[in-house]
Amino acid sequence: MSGLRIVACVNTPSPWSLAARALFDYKQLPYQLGEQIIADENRDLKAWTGQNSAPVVAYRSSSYQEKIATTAEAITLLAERLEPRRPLIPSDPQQRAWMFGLLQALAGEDGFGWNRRLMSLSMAGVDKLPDNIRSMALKYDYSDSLAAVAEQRVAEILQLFSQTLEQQQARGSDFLVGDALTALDLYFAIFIGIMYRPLSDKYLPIPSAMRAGYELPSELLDAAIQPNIYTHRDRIFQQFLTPFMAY
Ligand SMILES: N[C@@H](CCC(=O)N[C@@H](CS)C(=O)NCC(=O)O)C(=O)O
Repeated sequence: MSGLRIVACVNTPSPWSLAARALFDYKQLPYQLGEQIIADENRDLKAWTGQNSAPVVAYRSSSYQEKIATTAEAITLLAERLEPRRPLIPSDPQQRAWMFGLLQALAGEDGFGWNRRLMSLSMAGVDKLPDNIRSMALKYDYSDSLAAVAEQRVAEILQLFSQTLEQQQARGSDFLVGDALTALDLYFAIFIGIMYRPLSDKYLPIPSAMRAGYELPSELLDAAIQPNIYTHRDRIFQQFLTPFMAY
């Protein structure tokens, strides 16, 4: 197929997939949706893209040029290129670099989502997991030693976001970077909304086993979080994301 296509996790509210879709929805760019089945081989996806995770954002502009984006950074850049009139990347070079750095800390390897996933897999006990979930854990670098430091890493990142919001508020901005909405605010609301003390089912229906893992409170994380984390999540959700997110 040509044009814009997004392969997203089905039957599971995956923050990576929902945030990628949110960018293109915000930009009002229509796309063809494809399915990734969580913890499945997803053979066709692997044959096509060389990996079997979601999201994959694909854009074919001609028979010899197809862009395949799988990371938050690449997906954000592609969205901006396809519809620059509703910008989600700051034009100021310093702000732009800061936004991509924070986006990496939130959604990239060894970031907030990555380490929350290691925490939830280790709580479930990796040896007791079904084979397909264990394979997924290994794909995302699971090891007992990395799981042991995951909570500390998540706490550091939450502190970074709390401090950033505090600084932004002090200079009169309601957004994480600069003075306008960026891709980072959308990613932030969705990642925080799902992966720690998740939003209620009214806003984001989350299967009960997954919800239970992310609802488990942590003293260390609660100590790292200021209320501005939740206030910002709710404001971005209400103003810029559909109140009810389907997946
Ligand atoms: N490719 C992304 C990571 C995306 C990711 O972590 N996807 C997960 C979201 S839960 C996924 O597809 N899991 C389902 C699976 O692996 O079957 C990146 O490099 O940042």
